[in-house]
Amino acid sequence: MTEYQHQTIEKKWQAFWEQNQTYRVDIDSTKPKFYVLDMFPYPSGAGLHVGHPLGYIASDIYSRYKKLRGFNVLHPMGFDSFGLPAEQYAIQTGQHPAITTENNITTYIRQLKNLGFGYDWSREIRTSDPSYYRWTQWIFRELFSSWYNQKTNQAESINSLVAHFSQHGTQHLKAHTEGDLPAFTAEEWNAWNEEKQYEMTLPYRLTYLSESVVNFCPALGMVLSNDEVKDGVSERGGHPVIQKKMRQWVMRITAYADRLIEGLASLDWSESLKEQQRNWIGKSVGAMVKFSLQPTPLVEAHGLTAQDIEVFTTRVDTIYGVSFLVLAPEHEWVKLLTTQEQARQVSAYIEETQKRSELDRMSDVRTVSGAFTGSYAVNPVNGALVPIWIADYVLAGYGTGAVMGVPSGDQRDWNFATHFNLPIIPILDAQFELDKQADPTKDGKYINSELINGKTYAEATQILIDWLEANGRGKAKVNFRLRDAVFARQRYWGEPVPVYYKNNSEGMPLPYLVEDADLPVVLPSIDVYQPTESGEPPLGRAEDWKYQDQYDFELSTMPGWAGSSWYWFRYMDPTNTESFASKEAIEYWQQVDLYIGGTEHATGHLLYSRFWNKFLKDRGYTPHEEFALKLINQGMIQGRSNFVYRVKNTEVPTFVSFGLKDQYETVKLHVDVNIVENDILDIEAFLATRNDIGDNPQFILEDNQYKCGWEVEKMSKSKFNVVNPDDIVARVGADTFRLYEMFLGPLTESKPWDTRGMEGTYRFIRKLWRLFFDAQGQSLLQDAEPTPAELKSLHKTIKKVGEDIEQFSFNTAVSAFMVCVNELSAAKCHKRAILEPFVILLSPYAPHLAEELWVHLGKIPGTVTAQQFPHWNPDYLVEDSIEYPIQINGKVRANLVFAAEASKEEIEKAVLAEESVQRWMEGKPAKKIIVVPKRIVNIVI
Ligand code: ANZ
Repeated sequence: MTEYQHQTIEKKWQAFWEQNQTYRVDIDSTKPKFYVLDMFPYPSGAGLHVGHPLGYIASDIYSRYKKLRGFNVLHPMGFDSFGLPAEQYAIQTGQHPAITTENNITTYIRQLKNLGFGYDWSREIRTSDPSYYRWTQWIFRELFSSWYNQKTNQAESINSLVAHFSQHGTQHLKAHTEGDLPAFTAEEWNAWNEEKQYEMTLPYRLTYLSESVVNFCPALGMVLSNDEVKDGVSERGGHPVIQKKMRQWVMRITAYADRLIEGLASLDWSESLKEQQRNWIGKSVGAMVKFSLQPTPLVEAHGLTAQDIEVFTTRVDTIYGVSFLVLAPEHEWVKLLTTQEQARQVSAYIEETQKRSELDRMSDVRTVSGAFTGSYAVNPVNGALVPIWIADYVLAGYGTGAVMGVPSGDQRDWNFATHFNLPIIPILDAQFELDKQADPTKDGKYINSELINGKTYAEATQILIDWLEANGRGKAKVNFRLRDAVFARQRYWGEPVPVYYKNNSEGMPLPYLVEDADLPVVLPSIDVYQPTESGEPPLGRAEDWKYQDQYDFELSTMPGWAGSSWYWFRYMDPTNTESFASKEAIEYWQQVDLYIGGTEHATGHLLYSRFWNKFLKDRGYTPHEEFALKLINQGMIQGRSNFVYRVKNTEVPTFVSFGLKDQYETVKLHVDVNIVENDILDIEAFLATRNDIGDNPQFILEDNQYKCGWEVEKMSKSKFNVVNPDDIVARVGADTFRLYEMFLGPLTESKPWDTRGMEGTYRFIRKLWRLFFDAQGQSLLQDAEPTPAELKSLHKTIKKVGEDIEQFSFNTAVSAFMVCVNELSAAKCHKRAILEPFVILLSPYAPHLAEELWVHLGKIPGTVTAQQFPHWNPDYLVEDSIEYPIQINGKVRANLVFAAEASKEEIEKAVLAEESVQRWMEGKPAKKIIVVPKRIVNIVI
C-alpha cells in the first residue's frame, strides 16, 4: 500500500477477528482474570451517535491493555432491549416491538463492530430474549421465596420464617416489613390451614403486593414516574395526572438500606456518586410518637377511639412545641376525621393537591396550603389538644404520612402556623435562643416541662424517647427516604411476572409463583398494544393466556430496571440453561473490576443492581456483597451546533455570513452540522436539503464563503448537531475516530464534539505509516541497532502510556504517541527494534492499524492482541543534557543547556562567561552564585 488506506485495513481485520474468534474468552485458571463492563445500551431507533462510544472506547482500550498485561479479560456487550420507545412505536404503527428491537440491535452491532471493539460477541445477551428473562423471572421467584431477617441481617428462605411461626408465632421475630403486621401465636399458626398460612407469609416476602400512591394518567391509562410528570400533567401529551392508590408488586429494597450505605465505603466510585446514593437512601435517626385522638362522637362513630396517629420526627426534643398535627392528604384517616363543617374545604383541598406530583410537593416550600379536618389529637407528653390539619407538604409515602407541627422548630411548620394563625409555642429558654443565634452550634436548654427543663438537646432527646417507650407512646426509629421499589408497569414490552392468581376460600385472588419448570413465562402476542377497554394492562388482551389452562396470569410486566439488575452475571455464562450462571463461572469471574457508564444511572440502575447482588449473596449465589469494584462515569460529548443568519424583513430570503451579521437584523437558525465543514457552509447542500427557507435565497458572503456561527449544546436531533460515527469511520477510519475521541479531553469531563480536530489524529496515523512504508509502498523497515535517542523516545512513551492508561488518563497517552512519532520521524527511524514495541503500545487505541503493521513487521507470530505490553528500561531515560533557568536577583533572565554530568564549577564558569548573562549583570560583580544541580542557577549581584 502506498498510502494508509483505512477502509481496506479495517474491513480486513474485522473479518479476521470474527473468523478467528480473536476476542473469545474462556475460563483459564492459569491466568488472573479481569472483568471490564460497559453499561449496555437500549437499542434505540436512531442508532449510535458519536457521544455513545466514548465510554466504550475507553473500556476497550483498558481491556486490550489488561490483556497485553497477561490478564484473561472478560469484556462483553449486550442489549437492554425491553423499553418504552419500541412500545410507543408499536402503538403508532402496529409493528411488534420484537421486530423493531431486532432491527435496531442489528444496526447497533454493525456500528459497534465498525468501531473495532474487542467484545466477545459469543457472550452477547438481550434482556428481551426468553432465554435471558427466564432468569430474571427466576430471580423474582427467589425474592418472592425469601424474607429479611433483621437478626441475622440477611435475606433467608421463607422456610425459616415458616419454621419460626410454627414454633413461636410472631414472638421474637425481627423481620423487615412495611409497618406492623398482625401478631399471632404458634398455636394460632398451627391451627390455620395451608392456604391461610401462605396468605400470612405474603407481606413478609422480599417482593410483595402493596397498595401505593402512584402518578396515574387516566388519558394514557398508565402510571408515570415522577420525572415523567411536569406541573401536574404528563410530560408526553400534557394530560392531567392524579395521585392514585394502586395494588402493585413492590421490591423490598428498604431492607437493604443500611447495607447499601455501608457498602459504599468499600467501592472505588466517585465521591459525588456515592453522595447521591446516600442522599437518595436518606437515612434519618428519630422517633415514632403516638398522638391519641380526642374522643369526639365522630371519632367514636368511626371506631377510632382507641387508635393513635403516629408521627415520625427527627426532633422529638421539640414535642412541647407542638401546636398542630398535619396528615398527608392521602392519609387513610382523613375522611374519618373530617367533621361535617370542614368536609367541603377538605375535599376541595384534596382535589387540588391530586394535581401536584410528589416532586412538586417536595420542591415547593413557599406556597402554604392546607385544610383543617375539625378533629383534635392529644399530645402524649402534656395532654395538650392540638388540631389535626391536612397539607400536601407532608408526603404520604414517607415516615407515617403524618407530622407533628412545631412552628418554633421548623421553618415549614412556622410558615404554616403564621399563615393559618396557629399558636407558636416557644420551646427553648429565651436567653438560650439569643445565645444560639450568636452561636448556632451551641446546645439547647429547654423550658416548659419538668421532664426536660434545663436539659441539653442530646439529654432531652434521650429522656423523651425513654419516657415514650416506657409509656407505650413511641419508640426510637431510624427512617429512610428510600422506599420499596415498585416492580410493575402496566405496559406490554417487558418481562412477564411469573405469577398467577388463584382464589382463596373467600373468593379473594391470591398470588402464586409459576413453577420453575414452567419458566420462562413467554410474553404472549397481542394485536393492540394499549390498555384494554376495562383499564387493564395490554396483556389483558392476550387470548387463551392462562396458567395451567385455568388461572389468570399477572398482567403487569416488570419495570425497565429488572433485566439490568443482574446482567453482569449472565455474561459470565450466557448460555447456561441450568442456572443464571454456573458456580464455576462466578467463582472465576467474581465481580466486575471496572464498570464504565453514564452518571444518569447514579440512583436507579446502580442502586437496584447493588440491591439484587446483595440479595443473591445472602442466598448463597455469589460470594460478594458488591458487584462492581470500580466505576467510572464518562463525561458527555456535547454537540457543536452551527447556525446561519437570516436577515429579517426581506422580500427575497437572505442569509448573511457570520462575520457580517452585526450589520443586519437577523434571526439565527440551526443548520445541519453535516453540511458544514470548518464552519463553512456547503451552500449547495443547504439548498438541496432545506425546503423551509423559501425560493432563490440570497447569500451575503465574506471572502466568497458563507461562514456559520457555532455554539456548544446538547447533542440532539432537534439541534441538527448529531454526528453519526458511521460517517466519520467511512471518512477517516475507526482508528482515527478512536484516537480522536480519546484525545478530546479527560474521560470523565464533558466536552464538545468538534470534527475539525480530527485532521490532526488522521495526520498522525499517516505519519506513523510513513515510518514503515515509502511513497511507493516499499517497506522501509531496518534491522539496525537503535540509537540512544531513539531508545529514549520509545521508552519514555512506554512509561507514559502505561502509567496514563492505569490512571484512565486516555487523552494524555494520545499526545505521548504523537510526540514519539514526531521524534522518530525527525530521526528517520525505521528500525524494527523501536517500531515493534511501539505497535504493541498503540494497539489498544488503534487496533486495526496495529494488526496491519504487526503483520508487516512479520517477525513474531500471533496477532498483536496476543503480545506482551513492553517494559520500559530506566537506563534509557537518563537525561543527557539539562536546561537550567538562570536567575539574576530572583528573576529568570536566561536558559542555558549543560551536559547532565557537568560539575557545579563548570556550570558556574560557563554561566558567567555567557554574554547575555553578563548584559543582565550590567558589569556588576556577582556577590553570590548558587548552582542547584539539575535544577537552577541563582546569581545575586
Ligand atoms: C417535628 C420537627 C420539629 C421536625 C423540628 C423537624 C424539625 P428527615 O430528616 O427528612 O427524615 N416529616 C416527617 N414525616 C414527613 C412526611 N411524611 N412528609 C414531610 N415531612 C415529614 O425529616 C424528618 C422530619 O420531617 C420530621 O421531624 C418531620 O418534622 C418531617 F424542629 O418533626 B419533624
